[in-house]
Amino acid sequence: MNAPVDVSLFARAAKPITSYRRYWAHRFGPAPFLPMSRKEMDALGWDSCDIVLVTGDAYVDHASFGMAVVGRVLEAQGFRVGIISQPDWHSAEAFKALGKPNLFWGVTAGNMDSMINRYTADRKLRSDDAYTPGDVGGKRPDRAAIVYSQRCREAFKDVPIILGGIEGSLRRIAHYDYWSEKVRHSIALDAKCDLLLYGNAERAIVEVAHRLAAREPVEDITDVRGTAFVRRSTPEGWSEVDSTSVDTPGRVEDHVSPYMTIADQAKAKGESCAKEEGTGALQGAPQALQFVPNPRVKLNRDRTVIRLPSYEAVKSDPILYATTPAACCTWRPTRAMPARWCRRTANATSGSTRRRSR
Ligand code: B12
Repeated sequence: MNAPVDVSLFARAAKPITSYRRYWAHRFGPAPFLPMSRKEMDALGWDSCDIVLVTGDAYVDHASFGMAVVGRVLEAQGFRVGIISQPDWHSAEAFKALGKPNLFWGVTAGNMDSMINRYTADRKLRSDDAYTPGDVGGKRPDRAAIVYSQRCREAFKDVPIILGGIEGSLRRIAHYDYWSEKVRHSIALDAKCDLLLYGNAERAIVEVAHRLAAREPVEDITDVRGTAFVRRSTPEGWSEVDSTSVDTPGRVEDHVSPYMTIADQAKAKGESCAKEEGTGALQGAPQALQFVPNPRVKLNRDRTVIRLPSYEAVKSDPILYATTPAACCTWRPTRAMPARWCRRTANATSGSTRRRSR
């Protein structure tokens, strides 16, 4: 059984992005534009690309385009980066345009989730696409991150696939999918990527690129913050905590009609709205929750995983679904980060636990 592991809570000091020794290919110097064809590679004197980024957006060499940011950051580390933008996804041919990447594929659906990009909230086709020349729609497939990853695998089977961007990031654990009205499991399982880098990925991708360049197998890269990947079981030497022992669902509130005033809501519950009665406080108002670490739980934070409920369990139980992410938020004085999961033997690593104070 495979289970993605989220390692966002590893207590690892981040290495400054400028402290790496540049890759040997830095001698080619920066490209005026990252190449998108063999001809452009030839003009730069490149025989191959170290990294090929595949994106569902047009390549615009500007900081508002994720693939351009990631590409230029990698180039600054000395790597030769090519871009395949909005390829024809019906076969693997377009994915071979720049040859086999020496190190890895970087795959992204683009700046937006491909389903949001293509459909309105009414599930009608959008008339435009802000990330395509001429605003034309239909230049990327639905669920582009999955489709592109599959085509990359078909094009060059043994090249690691590193998935990133918003589509991968927000779908990295079991998630509700509005378009199919279903809970889907992690995109890491569908895309079969080797690593999923979520959020702003500059720091993580630089580390991953240098480690792959140093010939470290991708399956050994399991300790980079901000990554998710599939594991068969909890590694030896790690302990496991059941997420329901960390955070149990509290009282489930009734759905409140957005058309009701606060006074109406209070009345419906047999309570009164004190503000309207002049005392300034809402009678029976819920108390703010305070989160504190559980003093009874002594864990080795660096070697503890939280086992989340299975995909099947959250799929069939909306309350469990709604509360599961909360079980994986760490409580630390300075930050609260979700570290979540996906599937049957799902493990999400977390260095700490939290409890509601009662
Ligand atoms: C600017 C912007 C727009 C502009 C775009 C103009 C343009 N052509 O640039 C305009 C106003 C047109 C726009 C429109 C819309 N937008 Co808009 N927009 C944004 C905004 C504010 C910034 C996007 C951006 O420039 N990001 C900068 C890039 C560099 O960031 P990034 O893509 O996230 O990349 C980072 C990571 O994802 C990762 N990464 C990226 N690529 C890769 C690749 C690899 C291999 C790896 C490892 C990592 C990686 O690293 C990158 C660097 O840190 C975002 C919110 C946000 N703060 O991101 C919303 C956002 C993208 N928009 C959104 C939406 C919903 C829309 C609209 C649908 C709104 C509407 N109802 O009409 C429309 C789209 C209409 C259409 N037909 O396309 C949503 C998308 C939600 C989603 N889940 O996809 C966002 C996220 C806002 C939100 N929080 O809801 N938008």
